[in-house]
Amino acid sequence: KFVLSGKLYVDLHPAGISDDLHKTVDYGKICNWITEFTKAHPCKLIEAAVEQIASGILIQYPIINKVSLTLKKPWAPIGLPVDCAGVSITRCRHTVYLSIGSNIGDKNHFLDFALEELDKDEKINVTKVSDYIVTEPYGYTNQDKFLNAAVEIKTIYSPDELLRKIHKIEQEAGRVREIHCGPRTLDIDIILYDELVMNTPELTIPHIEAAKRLFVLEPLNQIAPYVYHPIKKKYIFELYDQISNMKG
Ligand code: PH2
Ligand code: MG
Ligand code: MG
Repeated sequence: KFVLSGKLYVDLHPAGISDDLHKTVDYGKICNWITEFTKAHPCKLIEAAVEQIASGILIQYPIINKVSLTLKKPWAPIGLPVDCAGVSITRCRHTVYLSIGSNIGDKNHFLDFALEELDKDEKINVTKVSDYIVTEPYGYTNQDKFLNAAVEIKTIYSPDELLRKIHKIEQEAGRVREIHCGPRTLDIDIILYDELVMNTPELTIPHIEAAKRLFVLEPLNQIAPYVYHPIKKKYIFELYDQISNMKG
């Protein structure tokens, strides 16, 4: 036997003013779902069980933004006078901005492909897309013009999981990594992940070059002008103004 307790974070105002169950979460339904789900998906670890329940809740209920769960095993076979063993986790939806670009083949198709593949994933929802903009190659200039766009997604992936997903989509688009910054069928870069700041050998967030690049900031400014850059300590519209004035 296990004991699960938790908190679901939902805006209760719409249901509060309308008295309408459809505008909130039916706690009976969710308890039944958890019961059926855990019976159907046995796990070895309580860590795995609680992780899957948290993901399942966030995937099924877009109005739940965050969930905190505690799973306890009161009868854990420890052989000592310990009341229970348990784990607590908090999981939430993250707002992420991506820059997508293509300069080989049917560029328009590759950007469409990126959006479709992202949105197909049950842990990602594409929520905003900028115009597709034709841009001159930046950095390594001896290559074709790019088609670039900015995308807002909501996701429950961690940054590393999201990076793996992105690499998979790039590969499916026939991406071959040859010249650094050279021609590519599809490039997807993580620009911002909430207001997270991180730096590992695999991943730097915010994207290290984003604030210098007009091909990132111009489309990003269309969909996220008031989003904050946690290192530059400026809003996207300010960074865009700076760079577009510099380039005249
Ligand atoms: N990507 C690069 C290098 N240069 N230039 C433009 N215009 N658009 C890009 O997406 C781009 C680039 C490396 O990722
Ligand atoms: Mg790039
Ligand atoms: Mg890249």
